Amino acid sequence: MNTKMHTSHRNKQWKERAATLLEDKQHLPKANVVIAGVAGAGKSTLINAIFGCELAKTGMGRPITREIKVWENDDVPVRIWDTMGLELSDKQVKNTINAIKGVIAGKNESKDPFDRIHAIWYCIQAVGSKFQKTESDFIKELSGLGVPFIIVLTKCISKKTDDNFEGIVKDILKNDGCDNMPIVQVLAKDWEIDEGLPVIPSKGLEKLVDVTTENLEGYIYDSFISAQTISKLLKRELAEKYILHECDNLRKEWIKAYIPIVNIFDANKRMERMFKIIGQAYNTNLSEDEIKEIYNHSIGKWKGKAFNLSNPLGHWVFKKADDFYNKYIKGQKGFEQSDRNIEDYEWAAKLIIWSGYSWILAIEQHWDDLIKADANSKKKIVEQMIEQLKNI
Ligand SMILES: Nc1nc2c(ncn2[C@@H]2O[C@H](COP(=O)(O)OP(=O)(O)O)[C@@H](O)[C@H]2O)c(=O)[nH]1
Ligand SMILES: [Mg+2]
Repeated sequence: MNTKMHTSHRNKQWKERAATLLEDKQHLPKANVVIAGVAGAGKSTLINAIFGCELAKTGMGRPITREIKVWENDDVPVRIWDTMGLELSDKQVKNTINAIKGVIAGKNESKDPFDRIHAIWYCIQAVGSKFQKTESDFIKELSGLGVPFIIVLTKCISKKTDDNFEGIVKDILKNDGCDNMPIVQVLAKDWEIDEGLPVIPSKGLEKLVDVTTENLEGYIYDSFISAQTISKLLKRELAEKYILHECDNLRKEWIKAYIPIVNIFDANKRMERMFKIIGQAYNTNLSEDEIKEIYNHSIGKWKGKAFNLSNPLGHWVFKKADDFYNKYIKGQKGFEQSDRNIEDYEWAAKLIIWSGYSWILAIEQHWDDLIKADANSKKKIVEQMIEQLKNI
């Protein structure tokens, strides 16, 4: 069989399974990301910057072997495999490298795709470091495992020196037969040179998230985007996909279930589920009860509100609902003009879109506070979100 076709067929299968998981259990499978590199390269700093401090703070660092520790947390759909204390000057280096390679290769033989390693970030410190042949050998071995592999130059504080260093790394890798590997320059955390001197601001994190996303298998894409805390744009795209998915369910399932006036219980259940799934894409960690509370006290108060929809007086959320509807839904199978229920469909679809977008806007407005919130401040944010959504 054509390998490419085979792979894309399997990818589709697993994508469907990931979607089913989300639908049934309402949580995403975990993306497995290996972060490798010598001790002090900036691995922990990078993890914290991309996935938020929560992962390392409340996450359990679980030793897998002497060489690898796993970081995970129930609320974040990612599992980080950290090659903690690799010292390439060590006499034991060959053994260490083999042990790490063994763990990754072993997982990659797993029949369950969600158990495999989905991406490897290899960190090399750009500032004041030499790129060693041993390191290049290590990269060669790891990159041969067939997992998306990205080189991260860490602690990048001076463009000229960093570009120069990237050139050297590229040349050595090329000599070792590793061509065209994606390399991303990153400064994970602001850099303070000295008191009184200007601070160098962090950079490159968005690029690293983009490059990683581009290289991921489709079935684990949603998990990684939901777990990272850097790109709001990717989260927005994911949330829009979930709204579209709900509209697709509307088409496929019994339509009246989505119309609150006809069946308020079913409609609310579905909207709450959409709220929860979108909330997950934005790492809000809002509990089911909190989401219910927000929903019931705002959007879910259908009386009067639902009819405003037929009078979309320029409110941009309505406009967005219209745009979204016209772009993605109108004319799709089940939404053709010839369908005699088209107006019902259209009305219900716009209701879903309007609710979804309102929810996205409320989350995005409070996002910075939400991802840092403790139980107390979360309560306050929930109240603010209710107020905001009431007035939409
Ligand atoms: N300012 C700043 N410091 C960094 C950055 N990356 C790493 N460091 C510092 O470098 C040291 C080693 O980093 P760490 O993340 O612990 O490296 P690891 O051993 O690879 O996990 C720590 O003191 C970090 O604060 C960065 O992007 N910015
Ligand atoms: Mg560390």
